[in-house]
Amino acid sequence: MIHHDWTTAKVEALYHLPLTELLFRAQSVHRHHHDPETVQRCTLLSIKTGGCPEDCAYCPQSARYRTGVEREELMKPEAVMAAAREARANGSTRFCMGAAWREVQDGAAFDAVLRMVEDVAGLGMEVCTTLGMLTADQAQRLKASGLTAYNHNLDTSPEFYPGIITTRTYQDRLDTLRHVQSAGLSVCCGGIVGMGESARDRCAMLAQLGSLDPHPESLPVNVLVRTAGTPLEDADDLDPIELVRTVACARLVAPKARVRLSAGRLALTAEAQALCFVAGANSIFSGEKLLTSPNPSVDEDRQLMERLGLRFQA
Ligand code: SAM
Ligand code: DTB
Ligand code: SF4
Repeated sequence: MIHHDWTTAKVEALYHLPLTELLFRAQSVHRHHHDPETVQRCTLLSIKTGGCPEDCAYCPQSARYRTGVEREELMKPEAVMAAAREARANGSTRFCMGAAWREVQDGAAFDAVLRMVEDVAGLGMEVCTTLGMLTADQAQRLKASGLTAYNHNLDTSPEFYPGIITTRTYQDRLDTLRHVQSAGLSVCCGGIVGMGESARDRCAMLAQLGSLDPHPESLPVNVLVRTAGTPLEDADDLDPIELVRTVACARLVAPKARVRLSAGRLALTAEAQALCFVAGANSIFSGEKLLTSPNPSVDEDRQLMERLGLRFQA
């Protein structure tokens, strides 16, 4: 059932199934590998915000666009730990620290991040970081510090990618993913929908993700959070049914992955989110802020789970 020889055509054949059939298949695979009643919560923290040299067209943190996000220094360890404890108290089981870096550079800042990883792991939470490109050696040092997973997204299809990011290549991303896997870390890798890509692009991205061996342990599906000042500020709305199809295909290409309904939930109705859970999403970001942009509150998400009769993972 689990295989790694996905092609765009194979994913497209699923993506365009009648929605009832697609959801049935995704739900069947989901139930085979996961408890369909529980949803994991992860909390994000931007430990180094803004001023990023990259030109990712979606990103509020690129120094190239005037988005109102100010460049900040690396957060102090005490403040990071306070945020991690709060996330744990609010029920998150995973804490993900993000830095607006192109790549990790060896030195004091990376050493400080390694200590943060160690400290958060000491709280008994899964720890994830997303720091840009990594060498094999840096991946090993993160692993030795107790990191669970490293997030590095493919973002979109290889064909659509050059219109979104020019300062690093698709291959650069695949290289970082290889370094992460070689270090024995779990890979968290997904992408963004709603950037003006075609259904074919979404399928091509999913074929890439499904071809990773091993599959990503977690697969975030982000809906573009349109940010004033970025090149994508006026991107068209995505039909939520296209998101549901993407989530269902993510579940089908990587049956064991945690499929995370990630950025963009504030723009989704409860019904659209419910369909995503039916399609196989079993993780969300929890807490009022993603990295720089807003997210539903812990209370709103509790109410949503109550309405749907779902439980948060303890
Ligand atoms: N700088 C590092 C990097 O790019 O790998 C780590 C942080 S970066 C903000 C992590 C991911 O967040 C991006 O790869 C992208 O998928 C997602 N992201 C960033 N801005 C977004 C937005 N406005 N809407 C949706 N997802 C976004
Ligand atoms: C991922 O796929 N989504 C998260 C996390 N990995 C790092 C980031 C979403 C960022 C949304 C825009 C912002 O808040 O700046
Ligand atoms: Fe920088 Fe990451 Fe934003 Fe790209 S996505 S501009 S690399 S912070």
